[in-house]
Amino acid sequence: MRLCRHVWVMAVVLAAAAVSASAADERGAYTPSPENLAAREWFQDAKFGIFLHWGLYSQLGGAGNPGIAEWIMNDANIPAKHYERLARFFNPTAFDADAWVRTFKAAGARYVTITAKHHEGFAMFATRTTNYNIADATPFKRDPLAELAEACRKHGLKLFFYYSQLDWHHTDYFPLGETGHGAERPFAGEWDRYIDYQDAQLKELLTRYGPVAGIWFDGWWDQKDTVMRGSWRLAQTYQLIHSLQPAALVGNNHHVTPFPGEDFQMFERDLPGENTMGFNTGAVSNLPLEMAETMNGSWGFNLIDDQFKSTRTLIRSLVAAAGRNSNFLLNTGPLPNGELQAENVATLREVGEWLTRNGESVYGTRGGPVSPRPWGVTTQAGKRVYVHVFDWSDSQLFVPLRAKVAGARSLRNSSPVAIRHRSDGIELTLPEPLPNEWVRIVRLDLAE
Ligand code: H79
Repeated sequence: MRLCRHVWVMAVVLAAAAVSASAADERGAYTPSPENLAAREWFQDAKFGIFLHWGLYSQLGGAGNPGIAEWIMNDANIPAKHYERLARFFNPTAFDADAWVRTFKAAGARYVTITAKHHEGFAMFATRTTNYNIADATPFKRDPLAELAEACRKHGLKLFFYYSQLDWHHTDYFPLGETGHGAERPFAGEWDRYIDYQDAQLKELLTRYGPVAGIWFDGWWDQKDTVMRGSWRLAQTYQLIHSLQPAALVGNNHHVTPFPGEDFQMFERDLPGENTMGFNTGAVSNLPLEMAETMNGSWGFNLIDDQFKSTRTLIRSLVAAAGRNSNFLLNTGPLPNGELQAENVATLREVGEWLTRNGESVYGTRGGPVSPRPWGVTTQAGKRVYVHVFDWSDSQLFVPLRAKVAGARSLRNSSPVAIRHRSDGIELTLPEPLPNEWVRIVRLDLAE
């Protein structure tokens, strides 16, 4: 009996220790710094960023295949030793970082996220870790990330670096994951040496380009169901980033619920909580959110894909994201000569014109008090609630907002909007939609 009791007590003590250890791993291991928490607020206020996919793949433009661009090395099974040839003649002499950033700023973007290294493995910056980089392996010889960092600083935009953990070129990325099997690399390599290489590149990105707003990881999913699952040393890499720049926001496009050490959660081509892509199955977390979207069907430049989304569609996505408490990261794939694609520049100009007129309903807001509805969304900043109406054909719109509203005005011209309080919400008499009005916005001033 006594022995039994002794064993039972031991078991309880051991179980308690095990629980606290796992709690430390899953929840307690990462405490974001005050700088990081402030950066998260800035990020959520910023609401709109530009995503850039630019690399050796840009020169192939998908090689005649819609939907393929930065994946061409994998999809066309190009061996690494042949793919490397693309560097010999990559010479984007029309690249003008200042012109890019002026375009993004005029579009209303508050930050830029650019591919420092995509799955192809080619570094778009002057790294000392490998010659396979734009400054050493191409006739261009310049460091576009340094030039972009300088232009962003000058114009007041923040800069994120996209970094692919997956690498189709590096021989130490071994064992292979689910992709990159056509690269004909040797069946050898040391995984940990690859992670060291990745961390060395990240250290360069976080020490040589001024303040970095964050790192946007991708490619983790390549090892998701393989033998190397769990070998990414995520906690160590995230700790490295936060120790070098406490305010840098870490996000990982792994399509699963965020891990400790991550500061925001992104959604690829889906609104948070939706899953039209099939892989957006992770739960929406309490972290700041971001939806990444393409202008056509590709991330990198595609020569034949003219299926550009209309500005109306993109603005509605931006607003729908804001109504879900999420940022909107809109992608463009620069040309191999360094220019932005003219069709995308035209769209960005229209986005900027819309945000100039309607920005107060987006910037600095959070998801509003009424969750997304079939007719639209709400956003909120302090005592102001913005009702964004996409599709509603009647003059009366019921909004289930149980709050005392002191006044309501149409954002387009500040004219008053009639409002009737009901026990379960308010009823607005909407202004007639104007032709080409993409979103009807009513600003509510809350009484208290
Ligand atoms: O950089 C852009 C794309 O190149 C990259 N992410 C954006 C931001 C991207 N990579 N893959 N995808 C987008 C689509 C996802 C495919 C996946 Fe799978 C389906 C990942 C996991 C399941 C393909 C099939 C890769 C592994 C299995």
